[in-house]
Amino acid sequence: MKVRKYLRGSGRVLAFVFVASIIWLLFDMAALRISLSDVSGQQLKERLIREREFYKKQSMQALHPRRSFTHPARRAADLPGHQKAPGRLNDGDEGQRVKDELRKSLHLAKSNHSKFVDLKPGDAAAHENDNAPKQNSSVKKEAVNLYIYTGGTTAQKAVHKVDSKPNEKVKGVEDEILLKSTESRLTQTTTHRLPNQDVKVVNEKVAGMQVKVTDKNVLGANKQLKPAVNHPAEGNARVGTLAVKKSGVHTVLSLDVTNSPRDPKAVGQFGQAAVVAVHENSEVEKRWNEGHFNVYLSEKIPVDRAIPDTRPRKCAQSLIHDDLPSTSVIFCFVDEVWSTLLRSVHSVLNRSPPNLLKEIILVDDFSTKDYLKKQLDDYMSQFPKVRIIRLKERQGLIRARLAGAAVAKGEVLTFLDSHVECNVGWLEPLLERVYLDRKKVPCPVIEVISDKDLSYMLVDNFQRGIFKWPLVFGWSPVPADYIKKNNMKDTDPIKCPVMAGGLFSIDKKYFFELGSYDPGLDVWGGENMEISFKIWMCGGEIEIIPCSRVGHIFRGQNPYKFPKNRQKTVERNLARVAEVWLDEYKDLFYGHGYTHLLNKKVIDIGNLTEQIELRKHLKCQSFRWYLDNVYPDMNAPLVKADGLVYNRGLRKCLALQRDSLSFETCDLSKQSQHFNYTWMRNIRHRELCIAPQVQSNSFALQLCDSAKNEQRWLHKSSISPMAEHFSTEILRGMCLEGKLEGQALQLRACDSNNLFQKWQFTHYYAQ
Ligand code: UD2
Ligand code: MN
Repeated sequence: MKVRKYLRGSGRVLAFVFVASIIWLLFDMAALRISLSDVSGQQLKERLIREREFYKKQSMQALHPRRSFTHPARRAADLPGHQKAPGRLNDGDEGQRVKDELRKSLHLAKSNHSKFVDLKPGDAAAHENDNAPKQNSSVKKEAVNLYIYTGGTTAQKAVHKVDSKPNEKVKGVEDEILLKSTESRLTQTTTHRLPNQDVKVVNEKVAGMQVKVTDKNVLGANKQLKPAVNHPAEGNARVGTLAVKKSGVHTVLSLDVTNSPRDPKAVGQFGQAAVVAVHENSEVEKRWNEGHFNVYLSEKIPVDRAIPDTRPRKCAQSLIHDDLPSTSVIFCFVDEVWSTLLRSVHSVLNRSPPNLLKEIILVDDFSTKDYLKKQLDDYMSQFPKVRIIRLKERQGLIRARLAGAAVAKGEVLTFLDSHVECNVGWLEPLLERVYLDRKKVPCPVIEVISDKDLSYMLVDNFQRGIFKWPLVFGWSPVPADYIKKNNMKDTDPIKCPVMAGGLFSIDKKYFFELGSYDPGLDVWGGENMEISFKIWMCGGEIEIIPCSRVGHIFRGQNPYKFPKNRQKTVERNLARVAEVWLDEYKDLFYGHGYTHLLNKKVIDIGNLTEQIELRKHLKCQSFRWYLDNVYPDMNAPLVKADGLVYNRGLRKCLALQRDSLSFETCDLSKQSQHFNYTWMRNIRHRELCIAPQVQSNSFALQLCDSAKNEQRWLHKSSISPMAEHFSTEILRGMCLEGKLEGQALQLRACDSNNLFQKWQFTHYYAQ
């Protein structure tokens, strides 16, 4: 009743409003809940999509990381799985994927055919479809842009010789099978590890060089010769097998694909010294000149022999980017010995990752040997990646390399001599440097294959290529304080003032941007100086990569003929290099025994305009910059002596005033008393040089001309009693003598006791 009373009149209205509000509130709340869940659902969905895209992008990145030249450590750290230990072949699907890919590429390689190209000098075969069958294809010719050193005493390297008893190699052979494929010939991997830090060495003389021979009785050197067997399933991550990581880097591949079964008893197997029976010595001698090494023995050694892995231990752990550029390996040769040429090619085929080896180009520089014609064509036809280019005229190694470069399809050019053996893991560390910076020009460590017993010898660490005057190439250890200051490890790339010349990789485009080699360089010699100065002075870098090692047979003589005189060829090449690259330092080159090259009647070094223009165009640095920044330990004084010229008899100094010579009290502050004794052996004051006047037994002041022999005076050139004299070069036995009256100088017969003929400069920089 009471309720009814309240619901009457205005109370009823109020109750209605109250109930309606409650219902409204309930609806509102429900609507809010729905819209909230809607929003969060949408957000979730968006997040999911975003995440999916993110992961997709990341996995894409891992599979196809962007090709860039940033530092690998940074890039690798950005990618997922960076911390992950390097995977191995049995790493589930990934391992299988890699195996499949490798198998596929091996198969692909087998299904192709070799290509042989005839090349006229100055011509080049046009690039062709990579996958097209290559047999006997006649190729469109296009002009080769021919642009183009001194080897020298490359043999003076400190080397270690790997040695062990023949019977011990047998028990050492346990090959590591990486890919269980039926293509066994192509799928066997052996890593012969010789940790050089464990090798004790004794000195021995090999081929005139001081070498260090591993002493097999110490530190178990024999044991080290045993191939290190690493079954993927056992998960030894230290020896890089096919450990491709999703992160875009993998452990360097230690591929060593060889014929199976490899004969462990074969002569020279595992890079060991091979011995020739006494009764065979005449045979050895007979065949020596074919290559200026033990050709007879070389022919007995398998063309695909194993050699010890001489890399510093840590090299096998190096990380390499998955997307390295491919390379064309270019061998140019003239009358190369059959077995060494084949061994060179096999070592590349057997120890290079197939996906990185675009092709091998053999440039036959007009060889005369029959076996290098059809027999070579036939042999190489079994290797689809090998192309042979034949030059119709002898061009010399410089232009032959250019012919190879002109037809190369790989992104990187890798030049090798035709008597080498590439070691395990040699290629990737080179290409990695080019990948990081296309202006880096990496060279492998050049190890020594004995010319006598064909044994493979490892060289000392921290060796770099240098030159001495007059542009003579040589090896020298990296200064110890530099190693210490930079905390250098034995695996670190070594900055190298000049390369040896024969073995290096270079980004193809960069090679041509640099104007390649000076094509005016003939046959052999000097091109390593030219390309080294050019690379450094025009923005690039040359490095020796300790993790990349290639053996080379250093020969006492060139086994082929030079179309012109060998010495003249090399001198001429060097003079071209000096004129284009050395600026004022070219005097040091000429002054070290090459002043005769300054006489244009004696030698024509050809036109240099293009080379000089090229240097300007590339805005290259000066040679002084090169010395200061690249080779600061090089001693390169611009003059032999300078300062005051003191006469011991007169106890006064020579002065040049108003075109006349006189003697004055010595005073360093007087410019008129300052003279240079130059590399041309001139006594020089500004532009004026002193020359003998034979008729009047006197002297003349002439404008300096570096080509003029009469302006040259011998001084301090020997430790004889005449060392302090100025004796003329054109008139032997005549010396400059100081006097106070009349003419300050007269030309008199040299007298070792005459103090008036003895002269002293304030500073001496060189003898
Ligand atoms: C060194 C270099 C070499 C080259 C040379 C100077 C190394 C290991 N070797 O002398 O590459 O830089 O200094 O120029 O750094 N060849 C031709 N045509 C010729 C002459 C030579 O194709 O007219 C070939 C020859 O067959 C060989 C290569 O060029 O494959 C280098 O010649 P080398 O082995 O006689 O030079 P090498 O090692 O004494
Ligand atoms: Mn060589």
